[in-house]
Amino acid sequence: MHVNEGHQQAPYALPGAWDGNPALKSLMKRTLSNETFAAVSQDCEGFQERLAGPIHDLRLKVEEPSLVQFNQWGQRVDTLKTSEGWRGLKQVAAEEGLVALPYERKQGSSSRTYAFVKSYLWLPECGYVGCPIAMTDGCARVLELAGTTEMKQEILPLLTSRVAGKAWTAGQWMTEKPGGSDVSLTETVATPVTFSPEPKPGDSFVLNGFKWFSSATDGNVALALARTGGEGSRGLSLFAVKMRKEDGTTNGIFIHRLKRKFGTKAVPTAELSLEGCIGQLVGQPGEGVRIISSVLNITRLHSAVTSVASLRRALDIASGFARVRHVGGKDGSLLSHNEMHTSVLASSELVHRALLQVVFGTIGLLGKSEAEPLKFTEEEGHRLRLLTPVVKSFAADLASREMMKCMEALGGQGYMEENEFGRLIADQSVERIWEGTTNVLALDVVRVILKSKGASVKAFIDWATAVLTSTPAELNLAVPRQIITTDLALLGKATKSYFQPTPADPRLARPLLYLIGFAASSVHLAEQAIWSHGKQGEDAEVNRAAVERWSDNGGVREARRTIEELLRRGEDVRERET
Ligand code: UCC
Ligand code: FAD
Repeated sequence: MHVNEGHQQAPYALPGAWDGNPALKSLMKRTLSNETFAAVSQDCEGFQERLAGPIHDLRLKVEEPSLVQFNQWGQRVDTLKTSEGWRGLKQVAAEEGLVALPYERKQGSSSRTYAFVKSYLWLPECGYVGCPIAMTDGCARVLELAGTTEMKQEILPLLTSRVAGKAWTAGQWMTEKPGGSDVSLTETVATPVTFSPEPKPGDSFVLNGFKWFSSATDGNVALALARTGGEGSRGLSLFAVKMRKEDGTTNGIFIHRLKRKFGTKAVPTAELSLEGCIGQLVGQPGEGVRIISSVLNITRLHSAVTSVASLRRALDIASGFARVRHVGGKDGSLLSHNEMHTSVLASSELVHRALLQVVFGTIGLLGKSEAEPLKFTEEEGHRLRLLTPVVKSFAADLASREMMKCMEALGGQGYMEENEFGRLIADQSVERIWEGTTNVLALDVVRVILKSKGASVKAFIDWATAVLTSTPAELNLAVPRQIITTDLALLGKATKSYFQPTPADPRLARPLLYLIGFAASSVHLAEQAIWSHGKQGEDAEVNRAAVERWSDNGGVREARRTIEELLRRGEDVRERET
């Protein structure tokens, strides 16, 4: 048979990013006021057209960056060349207000949600420009909270500008060769330009050292940790560093090399050497880690949204393929009519739905903390701080597992370059690592528990219990309600183990993070089920069944079992000791 004869597989189609996502629309209807929902909806309808057309075309023009270190005369030039697609997508981010929206705060405490909905729609088409955009957002927040008046007037408006070509992007330099998770061994040294016994915010320092990972290398400014005196992380201060001097020459920043990475290949991640680089002190000396943690908390939510958005795209491809591919021989059917196949996709859809709920639930708290700080309660603050590291690593892990299943759902076609799975999976894998690995974020959860003396977990349990108690009897959710309530009790018991005289088992932190992730997502799913109960066209039965299935899934059972086992062993040890 000639190569062009025989079966020709029809290609799959992708749904509209906004119109084709009922779970997102419904969640937004629940959490936004009618007026804000109408505004967001109108904007997202226009945005999805732009995404499917010119933005998609720009993404196809995204290529790996390259570096020219020396000119023909042997002079060091460090010319970083990024692709037309990459530069164009950075402009799109500015025009669409992806950084600006939460700072304009026109939608009050929903402004964050609005911005993150747009980011979520954009992420699969953004060529990972989302990376510098996340750090720009984090940097803007740090300057808003801790910048000098000059930084607020000069740099902040450029970071939050909607004018393409004028808007700045920012980076974050924390990681050095001795450690990225643990910054206490930071070797970069900052010395004051003019000696002052008590340096003050805005003072100029000279930075010398080596930054092992810099992803926003084509940015305009970076926030850098450097040692100003003293050991450990308490000797670190934070600096705003402009990449170039007024005359356009380098500010003592040399690109040692571009990293060769498994994914995120368009992102110009580099190793940098700082040699006489000038930076301005942000906040007080020795407060560097505490101040930069605002960047961490915002970029961690960007990371979580990226994981959920990547899973959404993987599911859209897998579902599209199921609607065009026949299996099962002559009398076979479309995959979309094959129960064995669709049940696998349905379980991945459930993971997406659960992640969407818990990630946007946490974003809602961030939005309130920023736009309505006076109404933001201490309990909400505890929940936000606890859930931020949880949702980042929970989403990274769960989404990546489901994305592999989505690839498999296309059979051999899933493994082809022309499909997006290779890129999607390689790119999303980084969400497990940057901005804190799962171990490190589990340790952050323990830090939160200890620092708040357990109040963070109490605030979470109180909120969850209040939601569960409000479930109407006719929703028929008594069984999942009981299961979640038992998990909350286990969480309370595990938290107490951190306040016993004998140290808690170090292995407890990780399953604890997962237990919080599962419990939080179950409760948010319950909120959606309660809201949609009796409403036409809002998937009420799907939402109800989601709570039922999610509250006792394989992942939560494993976390539960591990925690129970570790607590039992801890009790045995204590008994032997007494
Ligand atoms: O990876 C990076 C960027 C890549 C691109 C990002 C794109 C984002 C998504 C885009 C999607 C398209 S940048 C590098 C990121 N690096 C990390 O994430 C580091 C991971 N390690 C940690 O997070 C550690 O927990 C450290 C470094 C923060 C621990 O530092 P310390 O100094 O050893 O810890 P301490 O002493 O406990 O904390 C110092 C202070 C304390 O406050 P005070 O002084 O008041 O007691 C802590 O409570 O900082 C406070 N703190 C925090 N506060 C620490 N972490 C936080 C936090 N997350 N929130 C609030
Ligand atoms: P390590 O800290 O050495 O960790 C190695 C392993 O040890 C991990 O599995 C970790 O979970 C585990 N571990 C570490 N500490 C503990 C502990 N106490 N208990 C138990 N387990 C532990 N950084 C920046 O500052 N700016 C950037 O722009 C930037 N861009 C990046 C881009 C990419 C593509 C990548 C991959 C990384 C980037 N990073 C950036 C660095 C990133 O934040 C770090 O790689 C990350 O924080 C981990 O640090 P590390 O590589 O030193 O690993």
